[in-house]
Amino acid sequence: MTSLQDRAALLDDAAFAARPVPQLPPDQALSIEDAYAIQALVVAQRLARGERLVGLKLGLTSKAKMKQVGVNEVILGQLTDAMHRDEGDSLDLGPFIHPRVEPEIAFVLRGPLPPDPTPEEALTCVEAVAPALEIIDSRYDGFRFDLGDVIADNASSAGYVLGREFPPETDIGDIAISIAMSDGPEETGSSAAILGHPLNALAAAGRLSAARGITTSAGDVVLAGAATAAIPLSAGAVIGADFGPLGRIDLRLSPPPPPET
Ligand code: 0L1
Ligand code: MG
Repeated sequence: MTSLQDRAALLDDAAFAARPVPQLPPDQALSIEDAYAIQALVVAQRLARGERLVGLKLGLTSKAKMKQVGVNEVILGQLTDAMHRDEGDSLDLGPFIHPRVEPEIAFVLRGPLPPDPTPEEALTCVEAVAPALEIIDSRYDGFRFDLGDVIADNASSAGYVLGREFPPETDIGDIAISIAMSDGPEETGSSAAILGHPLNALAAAGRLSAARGITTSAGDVVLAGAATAAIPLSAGAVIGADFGPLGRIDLRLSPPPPPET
């Protein structure tokens, strides 16, 4: 049995080198406590390299994803400044293993989330809402993991892009959202797929972060969860996501590197 520190180092190396590792065998499945302890160590290694915490993400917020992993609870991951990308950037896929993209709703906080807020209380902590893309990249072979594995892997956090900001009172309860790759698949959904309403995810972020001793502050971003299934990213394509009244996010992916001679 490897230590929590060893497991965190393995996952951090996998992310840093963009080389996947196997998930833990079933007889070594992690408890939720140990999984969040490993996540804390994984994030601490990023901070030791100079990255800064900038917010949180909720994962497994749709019924479809919960079913896929066989759970009934959402999970928390932590975002750092190194994960932020601008819409105008050309996204280089080199640092990722097998990245996928999800259209999400994001909140920008005006102050810390209380420990167990109602959705209405959580809304009072919001400075702005925005459309967002989340880039997830499991550090496990074949994107295969159980609940403990994925929590330890910082909920597959890898990148995010924020779109235009809107006032907190903007109606985000049931927005039709679609996402497509220029050369491939398209997915459609609604913001209502995010725990019934993205504010329920924000309230869950308050509860889960307090339980893990993670604090939030003004300016932090909270990604509420995916409105559709994730789409695998392919080099050279353009991702276009339509968020209806919240506008669009279009992101260009760098072309593949030339073959080595
Ligand atoms: O953001 C998400 O819902 C993903 C959480 C982790 C599960 C996955 O990588 O698909
Ligand atoms: Mg997500």
